[in-house]
Amino acid sequence: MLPRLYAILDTSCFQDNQALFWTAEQFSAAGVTLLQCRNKSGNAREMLEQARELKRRLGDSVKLIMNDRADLCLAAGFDGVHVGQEDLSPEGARKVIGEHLWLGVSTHIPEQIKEADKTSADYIAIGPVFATVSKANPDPVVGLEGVRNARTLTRKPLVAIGGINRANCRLVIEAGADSVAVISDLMREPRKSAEDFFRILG
Ligand code: TZP
Ligand code: MG
Repeated sequence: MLPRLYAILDTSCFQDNQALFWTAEQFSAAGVTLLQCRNKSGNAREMLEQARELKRRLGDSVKLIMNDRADLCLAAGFDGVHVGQEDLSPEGARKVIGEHLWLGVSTHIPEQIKEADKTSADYIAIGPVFATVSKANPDPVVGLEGVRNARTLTRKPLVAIGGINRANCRLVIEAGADSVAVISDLMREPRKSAEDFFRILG
């Protein structure tokens, strides 16, 4: 089962790796157990070094998911990979990571949800639910209605993403998401804000 909060560490939010590692440790202290590493700007070698250090610091207490890159997921000893519509296909990624690691798939429209539902994905992400500043060229917002509709299209665990914060997260769970994936609203005071999410989402 997915935890209610799926924290995403986006490299572009940090001055340097030290700030990123500190934030990851604050999340862990708050009880975060599912964390995605999202690095859209580093080269592969930098991404791997960063990922390995994250793994070294967090150990096995946090499930670590690599964004986009199945190869780096394996090389860093992560627990899974998350692919979007322009990354390796779910089955391609599955071939790389094997049977046991986690595979997440991003979707934006009903057709993609139905497709992802037929794959070996362990969870499906739907979004952006609300407007977001954390993604370049985001797809159109799907709203709470998009989450409700996604819930009818798959029985896989459903992660909602995009513009989710402490003020709106309950509505997102009530619309049928199992978990909320969050970047911005965890950044200012990572430990406190993650604890707030857990308190709000019970
Ligand atoms: N995919 C859809 S929206 C988004 C991603 C990666 C960004 C989510 O970030 P935030 O700051 O929680 O809106
Ligand atoms: Mg991607």
